[in-house]
Amino acid sequence: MKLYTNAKSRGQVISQLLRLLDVEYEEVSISFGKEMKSNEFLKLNPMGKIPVLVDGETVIYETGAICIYLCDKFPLKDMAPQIGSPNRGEYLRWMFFGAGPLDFSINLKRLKLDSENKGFLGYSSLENIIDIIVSHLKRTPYFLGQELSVVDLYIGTLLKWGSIDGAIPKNEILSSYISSIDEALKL
Ligand SMILES: N[C@@H](CCC(=O)N[C@@H](CS)C(=O)NCC(=O)O)C(=O)O
Repeated sequence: MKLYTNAKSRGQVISQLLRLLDVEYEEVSISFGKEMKSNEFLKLNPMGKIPVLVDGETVIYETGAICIYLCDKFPLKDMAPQIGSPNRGEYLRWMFFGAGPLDFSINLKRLKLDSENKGFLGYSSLENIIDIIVSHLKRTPYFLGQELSVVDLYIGTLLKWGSIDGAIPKNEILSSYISSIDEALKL
């Protein structure tokens, strides 16, 4: 298995996940700019973006999709509910909520873009999204309950970066959640 990534990217989520899943893989560092937009790399991801995972004939880009693929392929580490588990639906909801509304709304905030036409956007507002997450985290230590899962790795990383650069306003519940994820991932 090969992971095309860069240390300063969403690829960090995948490197950490592969480590937690105990999977042997080769990491290929791709630099931003020319190399990422080269014809050779565009064959792997036509958007010229990382991370990209290559597993035999299978080529996957999109961080959330790579997370789900890996957790399905390596179920024994229990990083995600498997097909048929009662909380599989909640897991998929959070993963897509992370990849769509959360990631998108944080980036629009960073770019200082806003629109009156919220109905066209795939999310409500960053404030509403953070409220939804905070009220969930008031009730549970991790997104899917008592145990760390890939959702914490993925959404936790987006929340951490958004909090560090100020796109997400300071919030005590989020800060303590982010510290607990950092702690859990050190183990
Ligand atoms: N939706 C994609 C976004 C991937 C993405 O934007 N990656 C950034 C790094 S975190 C990138 O490659 N940027 C370089 C560029 O667009 O030129 C995902 O979640 O994997």
